[in-house]
Amino acid sequence: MARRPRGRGRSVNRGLPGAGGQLAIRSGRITVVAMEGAQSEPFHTVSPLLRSWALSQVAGATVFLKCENVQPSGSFKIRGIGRFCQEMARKGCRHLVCSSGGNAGFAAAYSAQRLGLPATIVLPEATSQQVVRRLQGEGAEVQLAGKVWDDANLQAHALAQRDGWVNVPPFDHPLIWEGHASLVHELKAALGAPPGAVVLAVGGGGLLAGVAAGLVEVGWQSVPIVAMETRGAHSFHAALEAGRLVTLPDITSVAKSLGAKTVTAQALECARQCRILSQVVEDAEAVNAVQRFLDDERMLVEPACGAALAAIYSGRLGQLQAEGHLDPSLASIVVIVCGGNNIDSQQLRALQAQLGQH
Ligand code: PLV
Repeated sequence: MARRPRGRGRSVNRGLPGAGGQLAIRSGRITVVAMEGAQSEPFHTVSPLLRSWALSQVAGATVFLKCENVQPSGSFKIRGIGRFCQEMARKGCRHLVCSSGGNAGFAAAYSAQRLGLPATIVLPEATSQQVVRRLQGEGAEVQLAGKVWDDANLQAHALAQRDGWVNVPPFDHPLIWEGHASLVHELKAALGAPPGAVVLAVGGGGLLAGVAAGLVEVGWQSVPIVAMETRGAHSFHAALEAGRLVTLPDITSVAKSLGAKTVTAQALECARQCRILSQVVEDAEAVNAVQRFLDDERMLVEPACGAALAAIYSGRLGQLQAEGHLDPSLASIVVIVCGGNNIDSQQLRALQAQLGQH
């Protein structure tokens, strides 16, 4: 099953966290070589938990950033998808197929490479060329299908009918939630005491489901989760309001990786187990948060992550406190910096121009 580097590469062990593998360095490019153990050690790293002076100033409370943007594959997605893919490889899967708004695809492509399996990533047609090229650079085959993630998902399900192929669900599977829950165990180990709130972005609801499961596992189920979405990708907020799953007619937000028209049923289940405060911000607020975070912390994240950061930058958290939904003197706030590959400086400028910000 191990994928060997093509040609004569000089191999050095760089101690990839949790990898149990080797890096083969050749022609300046780094290829992860699947090794014994690659199927049991998690593919994600223990991500840094950083105190942010700038965001703490804005929030009026200590803000910790759980930096999932530095995970291999660029987002938290590797936690759950890595877990899922390892399990499928154990069960004899021969080809991974994953529909994605981008980040799930990077996590699946990375996992496939670690497992020595081929991967096909199906993305909406409007996906940027940079993302397509980088996924191909990770060794994945890329297919473009439809306008939004839901369309690409149909195509992925069709491909997964092939013998030995397995569909990797970006957010709707218990193994995905189990993998994402590891994030909360890391918070518990780092903080000891529960934070006053956890802020995260919601797309299909996999991160929410994982964090909620993790909070229950560590006995922190009373910690409120502030669940952030952008208008036009607000399928969780709509479901909460209706008290049942709602399918949005279209995804109109620029935060395409939050763009699942319907959330997983588990997201509604979480609302019964944990305290969830759902908030919807405008695209302009999410993109503004991306710019401010870049200036404050010198990290560039995509608008999906900007939605979470906007909880602080656009004062939603303060509003929730003022309205009595959140404690007015929060011990600390953890923001999950979920990351994202769908951004570069040119794309940020284009988004700002589109939203009339510059
Ligand atoms: N993005 C998925 C689903 O897209 C994807 O394929 O990339 N923050 C970032 C940076 C994300 O990429 C995603 C999901 C989320 C937040 C939301 O996570 P979820 O789907 O588990 O709620 C359509």
